[in-house]
Amino acid sequence: MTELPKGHQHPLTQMIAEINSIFAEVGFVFAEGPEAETEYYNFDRLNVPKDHPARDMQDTFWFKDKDVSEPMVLRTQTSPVQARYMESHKPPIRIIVPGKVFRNEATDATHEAQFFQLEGLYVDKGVNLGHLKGIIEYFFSKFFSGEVEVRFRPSFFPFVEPGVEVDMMLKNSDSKLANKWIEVMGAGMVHPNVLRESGIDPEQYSGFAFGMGIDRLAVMKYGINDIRDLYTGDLRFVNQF
Ligand code: 2U9
Repeated sequence: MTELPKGHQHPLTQMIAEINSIFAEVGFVFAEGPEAETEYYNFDRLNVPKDHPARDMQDTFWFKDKDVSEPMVLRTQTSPVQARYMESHKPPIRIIVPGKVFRNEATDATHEAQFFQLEGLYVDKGVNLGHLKGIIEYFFSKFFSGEVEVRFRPSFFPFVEPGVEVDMMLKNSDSKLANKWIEVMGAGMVHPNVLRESGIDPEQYSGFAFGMGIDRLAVMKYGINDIRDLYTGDLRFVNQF
């Protein structure tokens, strides 16, 4: 009997599994939640102002659900999963949240209307930016199998304070990525309003959170030229991984 060719996991699925296991080694557990969310969980709970441009029709897919009284959105980030998780779990909280997110925008080689995001959240007594830096350095050094240096630049996101943009540099490596600063993610200390709204006392607890595009990680790791290739289902592409 001739043997049929065996299938395998999609490169993004492989990457998500690898990311989960890297974070599992340092105590993070996987969490997930709905792709269709209420305006409340996607924006209000995350301290996003009512007049924030991200809420515009041009940036977000809005819809009505006949069984829900509130306006609904296709989640624009995976953060509502962390907001829900904090309601039902007490600190210490260490979760890693990979998932599909949606943006109402034109697509090109580096932008898709749907893509995968990876977010993380760590809440406990005494958590600070130093812990964030340590975890990020740990993650990227495992993910890119090399020595990694990480630097923070000040930035702003409504759900964190302070917010930072994170760059990394891969060292002592033959990779094309080596020896240059590359912007990889956004992060920061969870805003006290966000903790409070989720039932966690910001006087007692603090937390860090980060977010990055998984598609972008795939582009960096495998040198993919067009992120749209990740979603065509073309086996000539998929079978290279
Ligand atoms: C809670 C509190 C805080 C998640 C964060 C970012 C910074 C960020 C972007 C990176 C590239 C999204 O894929 S992207 O476009 N994300 O810069 N995300 S802090 O902060 C949270 C999340 C949940 C409860």
